Amino acid sequence: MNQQLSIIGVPMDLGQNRRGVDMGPSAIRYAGVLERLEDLKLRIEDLGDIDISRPDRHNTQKVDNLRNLQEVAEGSIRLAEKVDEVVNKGSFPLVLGGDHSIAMGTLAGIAKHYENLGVIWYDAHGDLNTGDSSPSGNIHGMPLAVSLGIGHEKLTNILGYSPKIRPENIVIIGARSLDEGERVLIKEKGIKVYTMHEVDKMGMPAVMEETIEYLKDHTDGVHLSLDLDGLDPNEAPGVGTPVMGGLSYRESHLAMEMLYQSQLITSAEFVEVNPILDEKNKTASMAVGLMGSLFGESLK
Ligand code: 4U7
Ligand code: MN
Ligand code: MN
Ligand code: MN
Repeated sequence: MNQQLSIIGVPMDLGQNRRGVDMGPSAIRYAGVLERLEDLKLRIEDLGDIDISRPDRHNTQKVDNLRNLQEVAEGSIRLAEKVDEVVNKGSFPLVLGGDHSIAMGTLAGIAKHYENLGVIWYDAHGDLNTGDSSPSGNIHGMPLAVSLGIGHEKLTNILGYSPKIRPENIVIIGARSLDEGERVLIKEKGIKVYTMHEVDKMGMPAVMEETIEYLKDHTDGVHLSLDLDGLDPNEAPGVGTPVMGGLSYRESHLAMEMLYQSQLITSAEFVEVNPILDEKNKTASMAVGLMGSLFGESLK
């Protein structure tokens, strides 16, 4: 793994409608992310937070069933430009959310540097909705579809190109809440998904072995997009859209260690930490613990 690491915070909460997830980056910093990674002898810089414009909360705009479309698009463009800069100088981008809509920006900044970027989507959800299929109109349920080039042009065309990724380069892990339109898209595009059913049956070691083997063959870089709601809400309660029956901290920890050993990951983001819904900053601490494992903590 690359030794220079750049942390980018994204205080975005406009991709959904619960307050507090914009404080995710602060909560993760407070949980000690810098200290933890510095101990691993990585060269780290904290680039601070991306500017997110704050519209009047009581006056949020829905265009084509897309809540806060303009503000979310603008924030994603700013993030994409920053991520692009970081990759250009050869540093590993580590993005702290914020709601998951920011993945559109992260991927826009990264994918232009790869022919065949792989993506691991660690999440209870598929995030494969469009304005037409979404039951909520929340853009944090859409970033994977957008990155495939499916959705509103203002979102799919961030940094002026589309699509960012190919369906055969995606692996979703931990899914247990997929909407009808998302299921159709998964089938149609042949996206690889390990639902909780598969994780329970195969065990996390086999899931990760297969995932690594699958992506190693046909990608030239792999982005990890980790939504903390992929974990079980009993362990990680500080998330806006919890779903019962999730991945344990131990399973996730092992998954991160196996990714470290594979040396496959070239960028990462940890999203959806909401300190207002959390208990004693537990979820942010869990995110930091997982980052430690991803960068080789307990294996050194
Ligand atoms: B997250 C949902 F309907 N699918 O689109 C939607 F269940 O980034 C939830 O994974 C999306 O947290 C969750 O609103 C988005 C819903
Ligand atoms: Mn989710
Ligand atoms: Mn998500
Ligand atoms: Mn969520």
